[in-house]
Amino acid sequence: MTRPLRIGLVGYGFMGRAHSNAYRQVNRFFDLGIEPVLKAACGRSEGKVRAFAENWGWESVETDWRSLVERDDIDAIDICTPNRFHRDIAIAAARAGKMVLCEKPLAMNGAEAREMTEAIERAGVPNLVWFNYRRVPAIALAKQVAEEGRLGTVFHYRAQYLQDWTISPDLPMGGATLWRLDAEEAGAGVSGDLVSHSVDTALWLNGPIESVVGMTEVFVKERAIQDDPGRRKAITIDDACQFMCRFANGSLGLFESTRYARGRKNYNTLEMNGADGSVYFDLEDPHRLEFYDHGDAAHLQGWRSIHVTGFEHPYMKSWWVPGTTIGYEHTFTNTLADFLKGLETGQPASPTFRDALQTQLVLDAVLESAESGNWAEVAGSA
Ligand code: SOE
Repeated sequence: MTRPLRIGLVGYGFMGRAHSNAYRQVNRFFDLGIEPVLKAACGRSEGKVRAFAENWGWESVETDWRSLVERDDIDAIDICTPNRFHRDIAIAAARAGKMVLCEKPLAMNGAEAREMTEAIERAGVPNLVWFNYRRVPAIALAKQVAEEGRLGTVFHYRAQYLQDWTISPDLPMGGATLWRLDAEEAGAGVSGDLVSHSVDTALWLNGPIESVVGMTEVFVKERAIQDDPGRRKAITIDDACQFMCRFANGSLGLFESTRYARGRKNYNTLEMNGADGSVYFDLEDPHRLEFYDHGDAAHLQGWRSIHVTGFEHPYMKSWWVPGTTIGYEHTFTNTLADFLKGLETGQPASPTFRDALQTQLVLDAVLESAESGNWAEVAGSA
């Protein structure tokens, strides 16, 4: 017998679809005591939200998130809106006693993220931020390899997150599909959108970051406004962001992210180099974890490419038979399964709002450093 968890979803774009899919799939593949009920979807355009709700099987619709948050037939609010709305919705939902699941990045900046985290913790409600790449089986295997001590003392952590979809100066900004280019909607550019993924994964795999030195660039300084093409608006979000850092464990980090790397569509890589071994992952080859084990016999040493599709690998037992693969959408279902399990066991799934606040504080330090040209300490890390 499963217990229902009544979900109210805000936002029906790319992430609204990814989360809806996860809610529909999770109990088909994972053995859980809790089953999400798709109670209500909310969006500003009634026509669009109705079509969305019909397609994904949401029972009802709302056009104002405030009404959704106040409904007493909803247990959890899931936020899939542009970043600008995350804070107000999360805080109102927490105050109404709802669980809160929020798309990444948690907030526009660290100050907002702190406010949200405090509100959530004051309300004592379960919470989660959807940094879905933690649930790529190969990345979860990297975590296992590190925790098993197979890397030894870590010296280096390296991550790149590269895309190429904003290179054309003719691409407009703003509106339902291009709000990521608008500082008022997104808060930050690739730092919030892409580096946040890399930093979340890095903090998970390699621990806290203490100090950073970074640089950012805006390559296209103004763009036409999508919903008002006669007008143009200055671009003030970062198009590219790179930084070096020191981790608390003594290792050195190097991060690079841009939307101007021609040919790179969703190139999200990480590498850790330790005294005893290294791991390497590339999201464009998502089923593989590369592992170098210095403990191998000298004449056999070399990178091995592990096809992470066996029953013994993270999450894979819940899906198909060994050797078959899963995709992008499954990372959201895996995330949701962990969240629901966390509700059952009382051991909250990560990243919580508090974990995601830490990511946001690293990003703040990177942007502060890019502005000043100096090293910046990550708040709370001293
Ligand atoms: C941006 O293009 C984007 O859609 C991000 O917002 C997602 O978080 C990332 O996973 C894929 O790229």
